[in-house]
Amino acid sequence: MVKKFRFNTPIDTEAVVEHIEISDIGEFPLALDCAEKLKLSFTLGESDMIFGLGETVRGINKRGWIYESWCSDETNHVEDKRSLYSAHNFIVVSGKKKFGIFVDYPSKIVWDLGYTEPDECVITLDKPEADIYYIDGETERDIIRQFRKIIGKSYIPPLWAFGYQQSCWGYSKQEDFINVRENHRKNNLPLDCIYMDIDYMDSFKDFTVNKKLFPDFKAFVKDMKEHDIHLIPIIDAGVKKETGYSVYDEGHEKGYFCTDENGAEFECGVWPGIVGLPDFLNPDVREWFGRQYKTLIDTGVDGFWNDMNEPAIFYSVKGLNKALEKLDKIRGREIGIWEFFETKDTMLGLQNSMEDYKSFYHNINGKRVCHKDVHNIYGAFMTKAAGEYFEKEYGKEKKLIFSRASYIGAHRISGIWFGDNSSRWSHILLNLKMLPGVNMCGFLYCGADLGGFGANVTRDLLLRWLALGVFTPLMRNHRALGTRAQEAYRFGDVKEFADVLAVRYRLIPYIYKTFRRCSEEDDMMFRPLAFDYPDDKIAREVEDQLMLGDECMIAPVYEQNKSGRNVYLPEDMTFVKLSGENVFKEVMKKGLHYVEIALNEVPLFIKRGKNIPLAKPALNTAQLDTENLENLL
Ligand code: MIG
Repeated sequence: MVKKFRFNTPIDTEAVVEHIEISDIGEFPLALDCAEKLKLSFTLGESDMIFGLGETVRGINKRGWIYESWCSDETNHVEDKRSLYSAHNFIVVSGKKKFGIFVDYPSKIVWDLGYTEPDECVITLDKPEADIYYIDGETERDIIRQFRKIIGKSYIPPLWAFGYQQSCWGYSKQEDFINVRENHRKNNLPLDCIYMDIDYMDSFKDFTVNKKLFPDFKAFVKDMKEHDIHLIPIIDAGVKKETGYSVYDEGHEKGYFCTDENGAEFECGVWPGIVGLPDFLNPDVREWFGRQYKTLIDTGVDGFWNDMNEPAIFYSVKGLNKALEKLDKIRGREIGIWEFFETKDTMLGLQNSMEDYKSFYHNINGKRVCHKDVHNIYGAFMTKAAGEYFEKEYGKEKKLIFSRASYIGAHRISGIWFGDNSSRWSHILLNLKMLPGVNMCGFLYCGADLGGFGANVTRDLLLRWLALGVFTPLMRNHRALGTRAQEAYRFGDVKEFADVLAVRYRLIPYIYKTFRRCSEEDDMMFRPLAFDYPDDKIAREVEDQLMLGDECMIAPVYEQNKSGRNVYLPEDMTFVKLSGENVFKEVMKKGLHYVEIALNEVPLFIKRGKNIPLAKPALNTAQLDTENLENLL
């Protein structure tokens, strides 16, 4: 049963698509304090658990930390952070009583989930202007299904988007892309997509291509396509402020950019230099921005990744000027140590500063709205601009689109990736732990940068991470400029990489079918063991294994120098190791086991009475035979 409560006059975030009658606030089931901010609170029982919040750090069970919904360009994914790129404001509390809460509110929310007081949860909204949904049900999965039903069906990308994908910030000229393609082919490594990061653009201008790097872009895209490679260029939120650049000129002329206190275009610095931020909250702007993608689609590219749409701001022109004035004041004189730190902090604080987010405005139906009050839907609405245009123009399931920032609702037209993680062993586990949370919030097409974005990878880290990535709908290897190269052919003997990647293609029919079913039935692809084995105390607390679909359980290796791992079987299962065309099987009893897993093996556990189909390995989805499948068991 879903109950909707409305506090004052909230901004329409477009998260919920079903009509639900508004209940009387007097019936609100949690403690309420709406004096100035809006505070919802409830007490936790000793063994109560909390699931949800989508893309966040820490455990599958979110209890015991304080999170903030505030879309942030956060490059350091460590456990003391409170926010990442998205605002996924849905939790399920699982104790004697089970209930879900969705806070539909586009500004900052603080989720104190047993942080200040171990048994108290307090959810605080800056302003008492929100729709709050309370959902109860028999099981977590049932509550989540009800929630997913009201937010609408999840986006389904084209089948080829389930193939293996290679990306790198630093591929720039067309030879770089051809090399990646050829090196995969030469080494019998499968590949479906190559990503184009910001360097393909002319001076980082959205919807342009650098002619020096790509003398004949169309011919280049065509050649890639003939080799069954889909190209996926990046688009950033900010539009370079440059007269003569048609996208800017048109946006400027029509008043499509966010404005400052005085009504002038808000100016900030991102990759292209000074940019205007399109006002994606205005439907006309969305329509206009969506149309811009056509320029690139007409060259033959098949999809896009939308970046920097929290929006990330390196500095605002105003903020930078203020900081420089400060520097001028101390120039040439000796400064004290505290003054030094203050100056340093001023410079570092220029990036993604709250002061800036408070100082620009949107036009929502003719009403001027401060960005801070709608911050968390900005990126989602940028991606909506693209996704809605693609569906309208090309039909469903035709174009690949995913975003860095997101809000619930965007799951209907796009996927997400988990942003700038690092080549750390702990981030394999972080990747795993995020999956059920984002699935709960409707985002099914998702994945992390395999191998890690920041820092330097090692051969074994990449292999182990790929063995988890084999199961995630988005299977993309991506890294940052200046880090150690991490394409699968960079580490001497490629055989082990080929073995792991072959498993992905063998599993695509199963993964794709499960994905579609989860979208159609409002289900999760990845679940905590706690959902399936609620009475099993050990299973409830497992944080390094997940249930996948209705058939299996996954348990990747996520530590270095390990030849296997401990795994908990909540019932009798068949332990399977897949590697290239090889399949190892062993029936195992419920309980704790140590299992050996080599670097080229992908472990999987099949539930009793279940089976999954396997395809023959292929070098890309175009060559994949999805008809003639064999049973794994
Ligand atoms: O400020 O486009 O998360 O995937 O490679 C960094 C360059 C901007 C951040 C994205 C990352 C991408 C990078 N971008």
